Amino acid sequence: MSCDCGIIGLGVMGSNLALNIAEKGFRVAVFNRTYAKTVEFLGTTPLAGRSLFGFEHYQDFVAALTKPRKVLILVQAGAATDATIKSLREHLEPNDIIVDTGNAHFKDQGRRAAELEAGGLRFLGMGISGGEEGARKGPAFFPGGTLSVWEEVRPIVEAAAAKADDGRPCVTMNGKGGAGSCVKMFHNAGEYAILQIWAEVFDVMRHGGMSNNDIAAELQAWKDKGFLTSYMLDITIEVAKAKLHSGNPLSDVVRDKIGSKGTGLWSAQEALEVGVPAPSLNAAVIARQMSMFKDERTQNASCGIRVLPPVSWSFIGADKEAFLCKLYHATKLAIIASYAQMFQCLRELDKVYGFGIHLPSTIATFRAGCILKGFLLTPMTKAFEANPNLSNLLCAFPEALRDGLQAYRDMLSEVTAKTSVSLPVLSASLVYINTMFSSVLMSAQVVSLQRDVFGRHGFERLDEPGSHSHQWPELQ
Ligand code: NBP
Repeated sequence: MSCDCGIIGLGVMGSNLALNIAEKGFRVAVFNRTYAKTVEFLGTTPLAGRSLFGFEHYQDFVAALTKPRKVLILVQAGAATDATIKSLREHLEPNDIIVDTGNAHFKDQGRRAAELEAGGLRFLGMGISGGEEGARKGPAFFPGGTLSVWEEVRPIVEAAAAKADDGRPCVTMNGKGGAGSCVKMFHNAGEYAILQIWAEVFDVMRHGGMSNNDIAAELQAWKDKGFLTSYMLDITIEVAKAKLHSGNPLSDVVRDKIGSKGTGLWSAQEALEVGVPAPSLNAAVIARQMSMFKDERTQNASCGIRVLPPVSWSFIGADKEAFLCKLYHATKLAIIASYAQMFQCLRELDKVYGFGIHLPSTIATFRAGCILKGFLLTPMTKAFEANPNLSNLLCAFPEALRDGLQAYRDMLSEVTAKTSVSLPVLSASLVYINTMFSSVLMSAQVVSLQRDVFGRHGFERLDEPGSHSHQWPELQ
């Protein structure tokens, strides 16, 4: 039968990617733990028996693949992936290639590569982004591992990948070891932050007296300006438009708990571990965690202490336009600041783990197919191409800072003074900008002295070299 590659896992992503690859002219063998799903899948496509072939047993699936075999795994990340690799490897031969596309921690991919390579097999950790539609029409892929392994799967992956406006496929070999999964982890962390920013914008608008229809129209107007055009804005507009049969907004009846599968948390942990400040990414993770405390929040809200002032504040006449303009500037800067943190994290992790990531090439792969796709990715790619040593992405957007920073501050102070709407990522992003653009931090000067008072930790001075200590009075 000689299939070019195999796909294990016919859930949302696997079934759509199998169709995508088969349509590009490759012969694809498919396997799913539950065989009924394989039968059901093949029953939905005219490609069955022509370029898609299903198998019930691993040995038949593996026998259908041309050597060296290339198997893409699209099962649930974590234990299910390890279980799949364990069953599969018994049927493979030295030199065969396993590609895991799950949302894995990059350290797990390093472990898998080492274990498989010790047994003569080859491994690639390759994140994938774009959800169901991306997998079907062209996602972005984030491979990492051994270059020679990438070269062997490259024709298939490049054919299936989304193509950016300049025709380049949205995939590049990100680097050694778990580089690809690291990029995917931080892609997801950026996704957490930016989704939360759009949700906070929605929250402000609703509590500012706008209906869901008004919000959808306003966001559409923002989209039409171009700068913020993106998939994440598009989905937020759809969320604002979605209605129940009654005509009431769907968003009003949705339980306010946000699920997550770990990539945001792992990214925040890794950022803290390597010492890169990422307050927007961290705040997005914490926002999800706080949402999960539904019972406690409900109890707290009924214990008689109101978080004042109450929500429900209305824009006043002509002020509405001015306020929305400030909110627009704030959104722009918060999104750029979130990307800035994501890229600083990748730069540092690249140094620590020796991945060999070429940031402009990696960012270029976010331009289409993936959840982050949008206008901003092009100027961001160009900024790092023009200056790979750019100290911070925000420095490439001086106009946005000049025109928007005061508006951002005004917007946040107005909302926090007049409402109890909480804006974790919009607030954290302003903290990031204020802090990372301050050449002197007075609070850091004071904490340095406090540490010297109680622990004789010493401090450095701006006006003299060396370590200093002060004679403090006895306080205890
Ligand atoms: P689904 O939840 O739709 O499908 C899960 C698949 O995993 C099914 O084929 C299921 O087989 C299989 N599976 C499970 Br669950 N446990 C297994 C086990 N112990 N051994 C073998 N197979 C097992 O997942 P999906 O959304 O298609 O995601 C697949 C991968 O793609 C995940 O690793 C995810 O991180 C990644 N990803 C998903 C998205 C997305 O938007 N959904 C985006 C980017 C990456 P069964 O039919 O027998 O239960």
